[in-house]
Amino acid sequence: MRYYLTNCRVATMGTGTPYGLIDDAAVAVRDEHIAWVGPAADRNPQPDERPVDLHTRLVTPGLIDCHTHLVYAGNRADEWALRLKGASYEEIARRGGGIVSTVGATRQADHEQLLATTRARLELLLAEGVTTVEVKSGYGLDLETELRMLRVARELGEAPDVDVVATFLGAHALPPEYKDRREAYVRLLIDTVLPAVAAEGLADAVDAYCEGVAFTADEVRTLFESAQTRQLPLRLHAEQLSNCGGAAMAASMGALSCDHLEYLDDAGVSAMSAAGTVAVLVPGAWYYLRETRKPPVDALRAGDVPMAVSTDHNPGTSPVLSILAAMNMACVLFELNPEEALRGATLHAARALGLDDRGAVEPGKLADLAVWDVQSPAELSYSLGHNPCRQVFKRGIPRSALTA
Ligand code: DI6
Ligand code: FE
Repeated sequence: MRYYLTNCRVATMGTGTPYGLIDDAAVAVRDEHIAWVGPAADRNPQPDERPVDLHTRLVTPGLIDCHTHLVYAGNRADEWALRLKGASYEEIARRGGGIVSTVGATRQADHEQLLATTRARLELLLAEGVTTVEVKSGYGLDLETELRMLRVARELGEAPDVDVVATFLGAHALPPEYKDRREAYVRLLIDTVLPAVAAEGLADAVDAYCEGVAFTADEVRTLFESAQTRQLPLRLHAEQLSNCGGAAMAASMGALSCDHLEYLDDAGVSAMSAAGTVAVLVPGAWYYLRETRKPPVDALRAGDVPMAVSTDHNPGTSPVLSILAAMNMACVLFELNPEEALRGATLHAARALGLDDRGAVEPGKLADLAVWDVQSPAELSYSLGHNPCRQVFKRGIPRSALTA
């Protein structure tokens, strides 16, 4: 398969110009990969290349949502209504609501139910030019249901229109049956669940929730050591509601990303900077929880910590199914600029997933591309509720051909 896209602008996400923008550009695609990109005037199309006219539209890398909890049953609209009346997320969690209520619903749902509801949610992300999605477990919290969630994630990833990165998040919350037996639950994860997940090849990484309402940095470290003996990369929900020192611990272990980070301190920024750990910002959770403390974006910039932006889609704190909305919120709420927001949902999101084969329009990268009906890339994070995505190429194949 060989073709070249013409009559377009390309936000390559390279450095040098804002967005790595090239006007009057052409992109040559060969099979799954980008073969060439640059000013159209600089290239003589090969005789066997078919031109595809994009009518001056903007091409970006396919978007990457690098932090989602997409697999679960039920929803938490009732809890949300309580929170609107003043109950806090932590209070609800301590009363046995919160994550644990989604765990109850998810344990009761079978594979097919989870697959159908999750694919429906995934479709909404894909419609906005998303070509790679990370999906976590963490609403099973027992062997059987954690495996089921990850099998659903794996099956979703078999579809030709998206790549799914599966993350094991068994350390998301303490399941009710282990209340007051924290150590035993962490042992269960290390001795039983993680080995089973690894044996079936169900996870690409291991995540944990390091927080007052969840797990301590020491508990997480023990789990992470076990993950590392299995060559599984690490990521961490860190410093969301308080500072527990999780980010510094995870970065010192070489974690790919630390996510949330509202309470990240200077030591955490330095550790992430030294380790090259990506900061994944999830403004949807911040918005829904009506938080006031923002992640230290200036310090992250000063420390050259790459910032990614994600929906953190989950039924409790971020029922957001729009990466464009997350990018908008990153700008409005966290003061990223629109270029940082797009980098955060492309190049830096790829890096957060440990993927260097995507996230930029560059020769050799996967031909995962989104085509937008906009004049300037800033429009992608400008509007809320408007989806200007007109076409998607996944591994070189136009999505219309994949889903036809
Ligand atoms: N942080 C969050 O914001 C979500 N998980 C996490 O570790 C919340 C998940 C939920 O409330 O269901
Ligand atoms: Fe999360």
